[in-house]
Amino acid sequence: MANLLNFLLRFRHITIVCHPNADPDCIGSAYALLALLRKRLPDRHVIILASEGISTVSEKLMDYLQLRPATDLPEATDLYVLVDTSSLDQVPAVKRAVEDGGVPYAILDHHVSDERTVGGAAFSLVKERSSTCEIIFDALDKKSLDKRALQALLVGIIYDSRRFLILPDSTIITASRLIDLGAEAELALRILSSEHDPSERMAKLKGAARLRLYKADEWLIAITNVGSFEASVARSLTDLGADVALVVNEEGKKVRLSGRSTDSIYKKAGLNLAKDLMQPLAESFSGQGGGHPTAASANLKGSSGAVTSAAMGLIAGKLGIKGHTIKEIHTKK
Ligand SMILES: [Mn+2]
Repeated sequence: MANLLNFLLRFRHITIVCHPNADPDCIGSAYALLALLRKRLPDRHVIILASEGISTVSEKLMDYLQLRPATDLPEATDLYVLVDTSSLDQVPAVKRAVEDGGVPYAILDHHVSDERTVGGAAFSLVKERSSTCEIIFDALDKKSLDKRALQALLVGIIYDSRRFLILPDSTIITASRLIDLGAEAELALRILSSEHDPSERMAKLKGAARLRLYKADEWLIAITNVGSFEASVARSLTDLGADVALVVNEEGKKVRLSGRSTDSIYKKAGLNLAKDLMQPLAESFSGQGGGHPTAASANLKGSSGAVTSAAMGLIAGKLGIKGHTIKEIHTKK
């Protein structure tokens, strides 16, 4: 903690940067850092920037925190702090300010790291944890966190650990410490509850209806396409039983690909969706991709057909399938 605060001490104008479609882990991390800096370094100017939008799942948390992040880059900043964001490519406006304006940046994150972004950072704290909130909590002085900041961290941890399914030991211990300090689990769950958006349910059902199923050895791979809620559709397909779910959203010449997989295919077959799939696809389809071993996505230039067959080729290669072809299981409709 001394390290992070000591580093931040050197800057007057600090901009905390959120990733596109900022989720509760990102918002919770950004808020806790803002609250700490306001308390410990009250003469500094600190803002939160969400230039690439905020997810609807974060709405109740934002209301609870009474937080309205900036959408435009500030006129002057001495430092950008990327939270829960693995690559500068995700925040093009900040990337430009860093590259053209020479403004330094720090990165606090838990995704599979983008080496170029971490390499260029003036300060980095990147660890394998269920959430960035957990990394921030470990790095900060607990006594400087007020009730709201503690609550924001607990919400982010519960959200990004998928309610304690990811790295449960450390996640549960951190959550318990937050509760001891005054955060409320019940309130956190209420802040995260959603009213089951009808268009999201529709996307999930359409995704299931359009599903194509493949079998590679013992692994089941599901591919589908929808126009929105790709991540949620992919998650619902792994919940249904797929080992890997790939969801394509094609818009003109652009493709957004979301992938989710089980812990079992990651641990037994070593398939890492960020490293083995999204990062190589981003290289071949001049795009940007990354995430976690079992939850990753990419924004690519190309057609849905070309992207999915390249994706299947990469998965087949990683799984050691002969001829790199995976058989489709034809289902009667
Ligand atoms: Mn996160």
